[in-house]
Amino acid sequence: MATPEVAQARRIVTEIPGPKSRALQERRRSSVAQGVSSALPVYVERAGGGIVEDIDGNALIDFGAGIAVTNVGNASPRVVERAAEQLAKFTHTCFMVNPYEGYVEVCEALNRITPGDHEKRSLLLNSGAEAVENAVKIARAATGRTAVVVFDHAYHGRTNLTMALTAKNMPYKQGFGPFAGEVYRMPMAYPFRWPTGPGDCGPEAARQAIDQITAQIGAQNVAAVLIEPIQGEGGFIVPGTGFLPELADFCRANGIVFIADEIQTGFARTGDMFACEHEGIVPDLITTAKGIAGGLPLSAVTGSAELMDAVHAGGLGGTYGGNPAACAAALAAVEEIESQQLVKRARAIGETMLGRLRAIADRYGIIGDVRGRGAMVAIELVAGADDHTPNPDALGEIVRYCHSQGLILLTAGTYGNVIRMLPPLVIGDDLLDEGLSILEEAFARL
Ligand code: PLZ
Repeated sequence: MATPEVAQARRIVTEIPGPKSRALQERRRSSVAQGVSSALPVYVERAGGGIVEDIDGNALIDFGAGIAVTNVGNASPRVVERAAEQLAKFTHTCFMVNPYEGYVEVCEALNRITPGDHEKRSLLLNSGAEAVENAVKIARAATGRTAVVVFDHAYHGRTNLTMALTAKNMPYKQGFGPFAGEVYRMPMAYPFRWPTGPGDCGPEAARQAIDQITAQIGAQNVAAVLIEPIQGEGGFIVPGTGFLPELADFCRANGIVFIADEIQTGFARTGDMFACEHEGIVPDLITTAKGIAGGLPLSAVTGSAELMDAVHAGGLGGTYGGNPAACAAALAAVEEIESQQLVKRARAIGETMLGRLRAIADRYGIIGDVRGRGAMVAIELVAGADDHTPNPDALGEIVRYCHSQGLILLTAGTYGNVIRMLPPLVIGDDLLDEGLSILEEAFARL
């Protein structure tokens, strides 16, 4: 089955959003719950490569990849073909009723490509939040302990347990409590905002976190330490060097399960297949989703056989977990990442983006920080060169301008002052440069 070819060029033929999108946005008001909002309400017709085409005939440059999902590109031909083939055979049986090979193959692939060459097992689910919930269930069952340690600025989802694990109140938690218990939050090694400066942020933050865990919870009561190796929604915070390895060592020494939430960072995004690899960390459990299946809903928990198999038969599952079409898509996506060398491509994208953004930051004092790894890059906007006060107003203006010019940009950050860039890894250099030029113009106009 052929996917429609999407021309790899920006094309703006109406205001953004255009009249058809605006009409749909109006119509949506009387049918869609207003609690779900859209960053840029242009309604989509088709997408591929680095382009999203809307129903008004505009072609926008995609710096969002559906929040780190379409790493292999949107409607990637191999993904579409394999998922369609599977859909024509059977759409669902429920793996817990009648199993199928695709599920087993995806688990084999995950066990192979995740960090560490120890004996592993995987479990398939639907959403990122569901994967995180299950990782916590597994850690608790395996250790017989209850406490879960998370960090400032963390994002792990919107379900009840994952809301408790997530740091930011608005919009994720406000009014939705009471939250799950036995969740403890520790300081994050956030170099740009570390009180003594970025230099010793990693070791200092690790020491603080470990002291607090020891004093306030007791290491013997901790089932899991859960962390995003680069925080996503929190603002693409790359932890100070040494923070993650020290935490991982502390976990190992104390029988605590170290869970890496690689839902946003996984599948080549950061210039490694998984972000943990950068500092040579082998997590006990790893949660994945988003980039796993080229846009079809699928998530997973992968970890050591010993931990994963600690759960009694029937203790894990769900009706749709590891849906057969999503499994076919995942196998295609992994093939695509490997055959197109998208890990290498993510590094090249990162070099281009960081280089251009640092040059822009040199000229505008309100860009306080340029950071990221691979194709996961952000800028943090502040009041001025020597004033780290978050500047969400400038962010609003910059993003509005970029959107009006047909560049899909996403925001992030506890203080709502971070612009994040995470294009599909198959975006061409021309579109990448053009997108960055639009951003540069936005600063020039501010
Ligand atoms: N863990 C690290 O990034 C999802 C959230 C968008 P789900 N991030 C995008 C929003 O506002 O809802 C995410 C993540 C990390 C877990 C999740 C949760 O994944 O598939 O959205 O449940």
